[in-house]
Amino acid sequence: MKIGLVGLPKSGKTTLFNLLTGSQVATSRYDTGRTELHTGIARVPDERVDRLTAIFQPKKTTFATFEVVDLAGIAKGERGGLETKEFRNADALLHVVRAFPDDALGAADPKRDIVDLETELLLSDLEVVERRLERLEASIKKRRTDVEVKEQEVLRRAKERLEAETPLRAAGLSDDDARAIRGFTFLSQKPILHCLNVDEKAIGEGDRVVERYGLADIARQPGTRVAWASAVIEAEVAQLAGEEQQAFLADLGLAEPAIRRLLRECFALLGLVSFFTVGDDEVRAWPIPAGTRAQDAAGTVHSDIARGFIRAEVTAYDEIIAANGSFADIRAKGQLRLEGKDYPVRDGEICHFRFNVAK
Ligand SMILES: Nc1nc2c(ncn2[C@@H]2O[C@H](COP(=O)(O)OP(=O)(O)OP(=O)(O)O)[C@@H](O)[C@H]2O)c(=O)[nH]1
Ligand SMILES: [Mg+2]
Repeated sequence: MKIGLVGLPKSGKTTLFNLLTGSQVATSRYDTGRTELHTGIARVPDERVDRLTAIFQPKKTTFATFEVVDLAGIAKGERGGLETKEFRNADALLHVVRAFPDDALGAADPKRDIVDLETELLLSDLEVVERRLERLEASIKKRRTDVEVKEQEVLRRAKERLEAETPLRAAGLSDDDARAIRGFTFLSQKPILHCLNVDEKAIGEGDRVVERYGLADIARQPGTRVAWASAVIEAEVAQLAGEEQQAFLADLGLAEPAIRRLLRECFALLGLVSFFTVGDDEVRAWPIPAGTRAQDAAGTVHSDIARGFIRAEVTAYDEIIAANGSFADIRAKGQLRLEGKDYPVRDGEICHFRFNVAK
């Protein structure tokens, strides 16, 4: 899964990118490296994985990860950067919104900035739709095919919504329509997390910033979430570890680093859940869309396991913890369930797949 960092110039994208991925890319006080693109890997924090690791003491622990792409700032009316291929195929957008005052840019106005950025996404999509519709018209004139007529209908519906300034994610498209246009990688169709980069002095405000800036309506839209962080404070948090970090966070009234919260929000925004595999070798989190069938879940581990799928041995997370990782106890209590290929795997379940691949 891939997250695209996007936002107006100087909103703190690269600062957050460094924190999310543990990179050390130079941030831009002045206009440098406008076209630069950074990519990195972020680990999705999961306390359950930490606890399973403590129990099983495996050689290796693997968390779910995101690929993160950091784009240069998109100024109003200058959306060229949005064409970047590595960015277009992101699964979700993390929009970094300036909510701190800046000498050059003035007071913070997150609502205006959110509208401005969304407008660039909409216009970018509209350009793609219009180009494609022109081609389709010419092609249909020459030779009419059902497939192209259908595509034209769907794109005309999409165009209508975009012209009414409705992002495609909130346009109420039918599943069929949404699927039909997926190949275009429309930006306003991607789920979006607006992250307010708040002034460090306002950190105590917490979730109230959403009200303060009048963003409750935006937060309620489909495929949309609003979160907050202070990049400046997060950078300080990242310098500390263990008890020192805990004490620093407690002083600020924070339960955990905002980065952890943001990554979990992205995970949920994408409709993902995790199942786990455990053992002496590895404890691992496997991200899957909620409701994934057991056979497809097995396929994320290995295609052979999906192909030769027999049964999934499934245990709930709480039961594994209560049994301190003893499968013998779990069996004795009748808590090891055998599930078939259509079983919808649930968040936190421990799975072991039985399979058989004919040689
Ligand atoms: N006061 C304050 N300054 C910040 C904050 N976050 C970032 N900055 C500063 O703003 C400047 C730009 O930060 P970047 O992270 O490079 O911003 P960006 O969005 O990647 O910028 P572009 O890629 O040029 O659009 C840097 O000098 C940062 O130190 C913040 O939360 N508060
Ligand atoms: Mg940057």
